[in-house]
Amino acid sequence: MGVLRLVLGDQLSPDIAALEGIDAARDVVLMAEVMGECTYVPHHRQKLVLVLSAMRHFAAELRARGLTVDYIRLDDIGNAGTLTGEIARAIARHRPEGVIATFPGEWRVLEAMRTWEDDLALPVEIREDTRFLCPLPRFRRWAQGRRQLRMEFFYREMRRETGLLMDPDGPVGGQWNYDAENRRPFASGLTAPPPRRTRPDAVTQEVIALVEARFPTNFGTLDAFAWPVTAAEAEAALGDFIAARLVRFGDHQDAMASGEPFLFHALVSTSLNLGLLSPRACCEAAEAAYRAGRAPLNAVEGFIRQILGWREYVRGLYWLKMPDYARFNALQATRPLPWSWWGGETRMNCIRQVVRQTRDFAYAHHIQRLMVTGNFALIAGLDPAQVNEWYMAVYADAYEWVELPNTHGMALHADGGIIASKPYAASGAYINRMSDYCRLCAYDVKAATGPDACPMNALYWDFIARHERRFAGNPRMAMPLQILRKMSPEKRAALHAQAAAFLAGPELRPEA
Ligand code: FAD
Ligand code: DLZ
Ligand code: SF4
Repeated sequence: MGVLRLVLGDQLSPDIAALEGIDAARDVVLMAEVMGECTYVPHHRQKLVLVLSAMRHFAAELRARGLTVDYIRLDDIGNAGTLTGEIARAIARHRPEGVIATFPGEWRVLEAMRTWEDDLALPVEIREDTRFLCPLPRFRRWAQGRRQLRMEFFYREMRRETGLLMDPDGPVGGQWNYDAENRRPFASGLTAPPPRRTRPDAVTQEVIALVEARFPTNFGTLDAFAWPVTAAEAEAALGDFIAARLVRFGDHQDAMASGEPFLFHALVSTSLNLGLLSPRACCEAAEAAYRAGRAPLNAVEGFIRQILGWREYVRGLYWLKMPDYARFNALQATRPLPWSWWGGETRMNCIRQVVRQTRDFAYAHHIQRLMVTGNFALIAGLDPAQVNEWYMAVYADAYEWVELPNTHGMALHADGGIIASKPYAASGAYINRMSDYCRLCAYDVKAATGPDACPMNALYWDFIARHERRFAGNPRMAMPLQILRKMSPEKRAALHAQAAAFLAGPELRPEA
């Protein structure tokens, strides 16, 4: 035979680099379901179904194109259990001249890939992943020599380079960023058109049965599984977002409402990260809606900024800073994860709402991830390694290249400020402004001390006080520090006692 071409579970794009120039008569495509990838974190059951079903659909599409696909199922006898083991078995079966793979999405997989050439004694080519709008060498050039790596400046360069949302004389509308128009507070009656849900077909049903049998205790329900598992389904879901929800995406991007897990969000991250959708196609679809007068600029720019800006930026940073990045713990946080994050009882309605919808849909939108669980983890001082593992496990779109910078950097400030110039710390007032969670909570969001006081309040001030010295040099923290310093010693002591009692109490119980 010719060459063995490896396609990983999140590389499901027909134009993936490893398939470029494939000789259909001689080459074999290898795809392998392996326990190693299904267990390196305790994935939500919907994530397992999504990846395995999408892999099976993609293999069928490649075969329909006339390619030979050697597809290993999780339950195949002799399954080696790891990607490396399956490559070795495939080499023994096919005796290829070499292996071609595409650059993976996680450092640990790259490390394994780098051993293959020596261990397998044949040439292994690892090709750049061309599915991103910013190639990694381009990001490195942008980052070189900069003191601060701020997303906004990267984003402007990407706008210029791609021509997305650009007029001949500058950014469309005259402004680069409409973030200030993306923060409308919660208003009662906030509801959104329900997103198009993909009905599980026979292949997905078979994978659901497999996951139920093999992963009975993993977090997450499967009843509401409705993620797109093919490119055609992903395009239909994108079309549904553009037609029905994009128009209000901008206004309500940061809002949260009970019983509305998706609001006006796009639900495209799972498809983008698997390779079922391209980032350029998403941005172009949004821009076309703007140019046709079907969506306002604050929505379209906000959406494009997330994909062309944030998504490309966090990937560039991940590969620039790994492997050290994962080990940073700038705020020296060590507290174990509370049981409530795995579905255990809590009186905090905000946490309960977000964890429940995470269990049912393997989804929470950005502000829920950042300002509810993320903020709680930050101000309560939860251990970044445990928090990262949780985010990697529970969201259907989680791969380390995108999860780690968001969690470790943006939410936990564990990177000491590489991504965010100030910690995204907030008291209950922020959650109260952006959601209806506090109205339905056993705690009183207006109180900072006392038996029913919202824990976010005392935890917030205790966090600022704990890190007073570190934050003193940060002009963006001047306001809370000023308020803290004006507090009487008695008030500071009371807030500290309140936070300490909460952290020692049943809410923070690590196990059931
Ligand atoms: P929308 O709100 O509709 O946004 C559109 C798209 O923009 C998303 O699909 C996504 O591709 C991109 N995007 C938006 N924000 C970001 C961001 N901060 N970083 C990268 N891309 C972004 N996103 C993941 O894809 N995987 C993760 O594992 C992940 N973990 C996160 C962890 C934390 C703590 C936080 C705060 C954010 C995380 N995000 C992650 C980013 C963001 O929350 C999700 O991309 C988004 O919620 C996906 O839902 P959506 O498709 O409806 O997004
Ligand atoms: C996430 C995942 C899962 C659950 N299972 C597989 C698998 O069985 N086989 C595979 O090739 N890939 C899987 N993946 C995706 C990989 O974990 C992903 O390619 C790496 O984490 C790199 O991003
Ligand atoms: Fe969360 Fe506090 Fe609001 Fe309750 S009162 S929902 S704990 S922010």
